Amino acid sequence: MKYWITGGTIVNGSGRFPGDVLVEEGKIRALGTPDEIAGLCGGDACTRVDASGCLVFPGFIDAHTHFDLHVAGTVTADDFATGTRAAIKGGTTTIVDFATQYPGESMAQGLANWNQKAEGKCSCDYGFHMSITEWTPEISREVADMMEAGVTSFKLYMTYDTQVDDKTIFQILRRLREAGGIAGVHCENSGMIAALQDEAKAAGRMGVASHPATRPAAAEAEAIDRLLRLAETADTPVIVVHLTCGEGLSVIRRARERGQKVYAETCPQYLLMDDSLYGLGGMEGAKYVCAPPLRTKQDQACLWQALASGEIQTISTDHCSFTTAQKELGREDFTKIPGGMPGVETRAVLLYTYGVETGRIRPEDMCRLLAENPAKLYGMFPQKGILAPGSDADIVVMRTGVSDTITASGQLQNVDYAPFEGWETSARVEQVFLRGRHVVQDGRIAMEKQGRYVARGRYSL
Ligand code: DUC
Ligand code: ZN
Repeated sequence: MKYWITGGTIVNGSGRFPGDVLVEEGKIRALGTPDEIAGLCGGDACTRVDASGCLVFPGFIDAHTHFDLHVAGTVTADDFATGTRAAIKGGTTTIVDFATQYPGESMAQGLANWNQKAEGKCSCDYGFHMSITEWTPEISREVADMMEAGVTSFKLYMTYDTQVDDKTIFQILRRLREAGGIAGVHCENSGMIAALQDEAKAAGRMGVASHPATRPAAAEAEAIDRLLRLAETADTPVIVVHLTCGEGLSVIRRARERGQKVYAETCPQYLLMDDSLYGLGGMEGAKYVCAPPLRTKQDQACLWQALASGEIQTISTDHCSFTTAQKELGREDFTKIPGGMPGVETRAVLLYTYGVETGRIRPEDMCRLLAENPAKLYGMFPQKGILAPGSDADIVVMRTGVSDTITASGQLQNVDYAPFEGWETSARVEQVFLRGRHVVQDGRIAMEKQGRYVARGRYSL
């Protein structure tokens, strides 16, 4: 099937221009003027897709999702089937989820488990990071097998029961340097959090408000600082995932001034929502419990500024959804509230509405943050992340200047609430192509389960 996407504005990380796109055999064959594309099409051989008045982006990449994950005695509400349907509807054509090597398991076992969870169920393309929770000489040797299998990024936790200690972090960073892999790290000081949680419990402060109070920005900034010193000595770049606060950003700035290569990711919830939501009363605030927690409006302003200046390279979602019934697990004890919220479906329209439309960032910045940079950082560029001849025909046609409202009833995410319930959006994902297949047509899913595993190469950002 050949498609001619006509009349839109092509957006790449490098800029935007009016232009048409020719899609053939799953790839972008050409970009050009309507006359040029008509000439290449040859008569009626192409199906025309009208993109007049629309922005035409490369498919968005969400490099931070948790589907079908067992946490806090329950399992995420979205699995790979529901999560990737929601993703593709929102313009995300590739997700990178976190395969996990649980203690006692090899990485190969962890990867096999996650392959099984995802295989045949995905409506967008998918890849895996490997979460390392245990480090032995055998596991160290497996890093090469992971790289070979296209798992080229590794997740480390500095908190939770999956955490690794400083010595292990250092050893892993050394090994990744040698193998050409890269680590994305969840930075929070676990000791500080545990002590604060003990204090809160001893004082009987068991409600949702204790969640942000026991995970302060200082805990995040300290862990980022420690990670970056470890990375400095290990002499390797590192990714700070889900950065939430100005204090953490300052630490990253200092490391960069020392000459370090540090990448940073943030998420829509940290840009758009603040910690006042934890004071909503009852279990309402539990909907917003995630780690690190939502911060202040001042932190939001720092993050927006850092997006505009290029100090933050990617925006992912950390989609980790639980229903309100699951959140009830923590009614008597805030430490038992399953942490995380949905977001894979709404990232692009939110970023357009509250980032581009407000003048905080430009469409090409949005493209870099949601497509080009994650493609480079996670070894998929130029197969993905750019509209260019030869790249996968992963394409999002986004109509702007519309008026929509986010609601739980209108979403595909398998959750009974929407964190952004009632938020107005001024953009709509109208058409999505996945490797040349027209999978979302006029905002509706037309083809499901077309996703394939993406074997990724080394980072190149
Ligand atoms: N934070 C969450 O809130 N949930 C899943 C993992 C994470 O880092
Ligand atoms: Zn996460």
